[in-house]
Amino acid sequence: MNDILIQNTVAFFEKSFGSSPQKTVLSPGRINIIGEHVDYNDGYVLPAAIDKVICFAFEKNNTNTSKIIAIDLNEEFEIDLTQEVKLSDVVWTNYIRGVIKQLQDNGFSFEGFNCVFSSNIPVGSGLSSSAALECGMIFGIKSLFDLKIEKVDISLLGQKAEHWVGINCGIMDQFSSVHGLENKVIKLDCNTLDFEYHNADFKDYSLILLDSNVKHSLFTSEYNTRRIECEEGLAIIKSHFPEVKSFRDASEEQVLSLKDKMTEKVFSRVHFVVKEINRVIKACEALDQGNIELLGELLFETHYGLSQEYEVSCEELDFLVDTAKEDDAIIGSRLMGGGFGGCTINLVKKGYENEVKSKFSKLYLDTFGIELKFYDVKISNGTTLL
Ligand code: GAF
Repeated sequence: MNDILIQNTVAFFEKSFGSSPQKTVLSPGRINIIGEHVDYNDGYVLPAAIDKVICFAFEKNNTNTSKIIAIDLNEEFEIDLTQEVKLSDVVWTNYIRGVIKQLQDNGFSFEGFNCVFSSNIPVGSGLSSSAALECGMIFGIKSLFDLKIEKVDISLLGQKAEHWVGINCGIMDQFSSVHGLENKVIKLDCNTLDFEYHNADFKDYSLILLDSNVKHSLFTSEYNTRRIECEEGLAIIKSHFPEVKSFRDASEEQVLSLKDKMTEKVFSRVHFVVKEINRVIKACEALDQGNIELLGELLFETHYGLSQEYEVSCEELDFLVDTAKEDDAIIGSRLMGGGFGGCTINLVKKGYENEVKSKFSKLYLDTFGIELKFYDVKISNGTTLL
């Protein structure tokens, strides 16, 4: 599926710079089976890299300036590596500026390079195109200049670049883009960064993403607010239960006992977080045991928690999940990623995929006047040097 993307990226590079690339990198987007908004709350998540990627072609140019071309946007920019890196009004360039800044601030030394990139990861769909951009860029610069950077540090530098751009994200997206493995989901402990691979065998069910094709502008501000609300809630829990070091140590009973010590909002956020961390553990066991029906139920529970307690859903996503709940061919559905738009992830009985797609397309168009998109997901390797 990515052969054409790779050919086009390399051909564009050759046409632009008159030489063949020295390094070509594929950097994937991700899905998350379960464990939403818990990465920055020291919980567990269950993501996987997918076969939608950004392809990058690189060469050294023996100057102090890097030139980067985004084929799909038909835009390019240059950056003088001897000058202090600053945010630009052209948002996409900031992810790359952020990466360069993080590498420099962390003592990695490199010179100018030329880079061309092109992507088939839908932007704004919750598939983490920004993490793929950050991690692919770091991987390419590391390979080109032979920098000694471990995989986990690629993820951490990518995360810091994203913070610099303005979203105070957790580690899940960058980690899964780098560490993905074909047909495996990653159970990641976001506190220690220990991780295990588990077979992504959904038995009689296919994973299908329904893309709501909306992205509400609340995303960044609300995302950062959720982090602050959770920090406030955790501080209250800790002050009453000193043995609790992070959310994973807190029980639902402890949280319930503090209901009148928190604002209603903060209570709802932390109640969701503690339950979601437990759901990931249960979901991973269900997957290992081939109990996909239980996994599906947990997905629905997560969605209603994200919608009602964490308040990161929107009417389009709620509509898709409510409709899925009524459909006998779908055993689990929830919003995926940060929320306020993007995709739902669905477990659909094999053989019913097309029926589901045409039913949902029509209903969604009739209700919102928006075209629904679908992605069949193939779980794939993380960032790769070709
Ligand atoms: C976004 C963030 F980037 C992730 O770190 C994670 O918090 C996710 O939202 C919600 O689970 O993708």
